[in-house]
Amino acid sequence: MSDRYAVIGLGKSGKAAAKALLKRGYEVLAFDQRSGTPTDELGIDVHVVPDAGDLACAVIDAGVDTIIVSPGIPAHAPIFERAQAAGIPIWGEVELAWRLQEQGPHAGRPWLTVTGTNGKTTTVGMLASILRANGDDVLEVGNIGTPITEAIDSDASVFAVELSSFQLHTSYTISPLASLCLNVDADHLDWHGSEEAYVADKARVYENTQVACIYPANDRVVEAMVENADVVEGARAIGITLGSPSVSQLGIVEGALVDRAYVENRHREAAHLGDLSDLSTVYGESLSPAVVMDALGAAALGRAYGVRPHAVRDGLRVFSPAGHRRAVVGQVADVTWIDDSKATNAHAAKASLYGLPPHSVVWIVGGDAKGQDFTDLIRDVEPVLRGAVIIGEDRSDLLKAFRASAPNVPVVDVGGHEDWMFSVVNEAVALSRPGDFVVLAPACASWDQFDNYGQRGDVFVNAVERLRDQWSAK
Ligand code: UMA
Repeated sequence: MSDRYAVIGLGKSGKAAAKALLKRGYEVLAFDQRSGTPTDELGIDVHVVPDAGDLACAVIDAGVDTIIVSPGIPAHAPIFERAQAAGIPIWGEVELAWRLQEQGPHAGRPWLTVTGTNGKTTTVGMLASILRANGDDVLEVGNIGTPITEAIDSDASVFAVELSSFQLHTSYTISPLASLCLNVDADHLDWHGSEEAYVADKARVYENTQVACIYPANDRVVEAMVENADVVEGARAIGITLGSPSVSQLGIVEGALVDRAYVENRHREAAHLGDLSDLSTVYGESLSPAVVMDALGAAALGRAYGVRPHAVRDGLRVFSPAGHRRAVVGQVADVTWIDDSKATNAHAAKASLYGLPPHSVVWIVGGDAKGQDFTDLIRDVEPVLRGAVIIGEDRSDLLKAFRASAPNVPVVDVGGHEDWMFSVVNEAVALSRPGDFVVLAPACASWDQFDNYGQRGDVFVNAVERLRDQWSAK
């Protein structure tokens, strides 16, 4: 490895990368387009260069051997072209983490990697839970929140790694034990430049895989990624399916999670890994297909690593999802309340509603639409809807889309007056019937009314709790 590094972007990833390099005695020059990043703990100055072109020049002129970019630096940033022209390698923080691991005492520690447009964090959480149930010392790292360079010196025996398309864009030599792309739907197009570029970056998750490339068996786009990947000789393609599994697949048979991939005589035998009911403590009885696919993906990664069949069941039983990801808030006013504030795009909202019984859902939808057109989404989810409550500062496009795609679904819209979320939950009760579901799955970012989706979910949960108090006082 080289001696002199530039680290661009001093957020979580950049700081962790710089720290890991400094600890190993390398020289680090830090660059950021914004000032104000506290780096006292690092003991180095940050060169603040607001303009991306000027920053690229400054980095090249500094005469470094290697450039480390944070995931937030978009693919079209001038530094990529300039570095290539100057012949300087440019790696992401994840690529650096892999290289540092492989040249240190933890070389060979397996990485189980997960990407996809939706469901990554849930799958990585389920995987970690399964590995823990198996008695393994696992760390959840990557896009989930802990930069991998921060974790490489830990003695964990295996990493459950969430990888974003941003991180995959600058990853080249990572060789996961097993890898999974859960799904691909257009997202982050401003960062990648085009849908093709986004899909190509997601596909990188399968490169150099050692044992198993896991893919959704009904998804031709992801299957093609596996077929085109350059993998280690002997690595297998393992499908996951909501149906009965064929040979080399994991799937569902009469409510059981079944493995026909990692059993000795897979043409004749299957292993029972657990049951869908193992997920019902946190997700309720009406599981969304997306959650089941996440569980199958996590099970397949765990089995590729060698976990015992029952570790899957034990892990899923104790798994608890990160906040605001299709979490069942409770039963209030005779309906089940679900907080999926994390569903910030159409694909995620659709996944959230699918699997619920016909005409049983009051859907809370809206926010910052990020330019999305909801006509198709509303047409697709219409069969499950009892009604909808539209939120957000600008509700007119959604109202139009409902009129066009689902004219028979009753819709109310609630503006941003004081205490408006409490009005939203009351409107939802008015639209519902006993036994229904009220689902906050906005299909939109929250930035028009909140700091982030977490805050939006908290306000929703709080309104449901107030509703509970009101109902229990009756
Ligand atoms: N910066 C620049 N120029 C730019 C962009 C950023 O100088 O063009 C600087 C900023 O001024 C700031 C720093 O870079 O000082 C921020 O770096 P960053 O945006 O790469 O963010 P990190 O703090 O390093 O966090 C990143 C991931 N963020 C992004 O990918 C945007 C985190 O994922 C991840 O948890 C963390 O690394 C650890 O691996 C967050 C995310 O939103 C949760 N991810 C996206 C998603 O899930 O959809 C991909």
